Amino acid sequence: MARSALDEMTESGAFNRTPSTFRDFISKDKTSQFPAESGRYHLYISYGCPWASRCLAFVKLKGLDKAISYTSVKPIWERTKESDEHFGWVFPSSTEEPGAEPDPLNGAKSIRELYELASSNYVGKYTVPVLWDKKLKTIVSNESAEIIRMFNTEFNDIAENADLDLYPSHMQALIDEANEWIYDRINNGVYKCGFAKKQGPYDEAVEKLYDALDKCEEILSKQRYICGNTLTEADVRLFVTLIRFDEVYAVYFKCNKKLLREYPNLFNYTKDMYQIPGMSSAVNMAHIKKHYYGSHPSLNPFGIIPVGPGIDYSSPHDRERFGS
Ligand SMILES: N[C@@H](CCC(=O)N[C@@H](CS)C(=O)NCC(=O)O)C(=O)O
Repeated sequence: MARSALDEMTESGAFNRTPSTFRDFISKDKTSQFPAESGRYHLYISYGCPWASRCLAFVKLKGLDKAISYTSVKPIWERTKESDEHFGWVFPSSTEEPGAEPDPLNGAKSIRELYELASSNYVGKYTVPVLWDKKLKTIVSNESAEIIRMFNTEFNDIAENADLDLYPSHMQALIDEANEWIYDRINNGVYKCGFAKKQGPYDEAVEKLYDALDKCEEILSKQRYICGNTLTEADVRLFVTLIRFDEVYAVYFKCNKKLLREYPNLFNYTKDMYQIPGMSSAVNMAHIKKHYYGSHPSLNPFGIIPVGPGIDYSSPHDRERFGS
């Protein structure tokens, strides 16, 4: 069982992500084991992590800030225990790292400790996001694709933007289809490029990545969002990768065939997404850069963080041409 993403390699040198293990659901049904209640759940994230960031984006977009509290860990992985060699997400002991905070609920020193509190026989990676139940003192879910679905529908009695439905029933087939290729070729695709240990798997992943980016560029030349002129979950899922693309993946994961800013529609779309009220507070570029460039010594032994490009995603874009 992999203890960290860098262990998730097949014999052929390709990166192969292991599935998440805590897969319970919060429900609007008050009699369920995990009922949607204001103040009951806490989201542990890293601003560096795209999967955790998409959950935070949903908290912000749905107006769940008052109902669901959250904490970010420090961006750079550290030793999680004196007694072994595991490196992973840790909490700061004070507020020394802007954006990161000590664990307010359990006083845990690491995300690993939360997994150990939730399950005494857990084996696997200690990943973020972690959706924590304060009442039962356990992990509800560590799968972001499912956490965002819960945030979209189950808290609508308390969400400030209850009317915003990012997975409407009449669009679900379309969204699922988009998610599938975007996840495989783009969201996870950049990791397959960056973590490949042999040329063949890298070549294959990078070709699929750029085919998919070209496809997005084409779609976005005709409509404002990936599934039409309505914002959906598929856009939030795509955005978290695009916002990291030129700052990190182009350099660190060797995704340099073309930069995001060389795709006019994708680039303007990323700005458009960034400017949706609430979205920018799910993006902390200092944490993003520190995390990637600092957490995998085998990829970047000296942990040097490249200076550029420092793109201003709040600058004007041309997406209003499709209406709002
Ligand atoms: N399937 C998970 C994946 C989460 C994930 O891979 N998180 C990474 C950070 S980007 C992590 O915490 N990795 C810890 C490690 O590899 O030890 C989800 O989407 O929620």
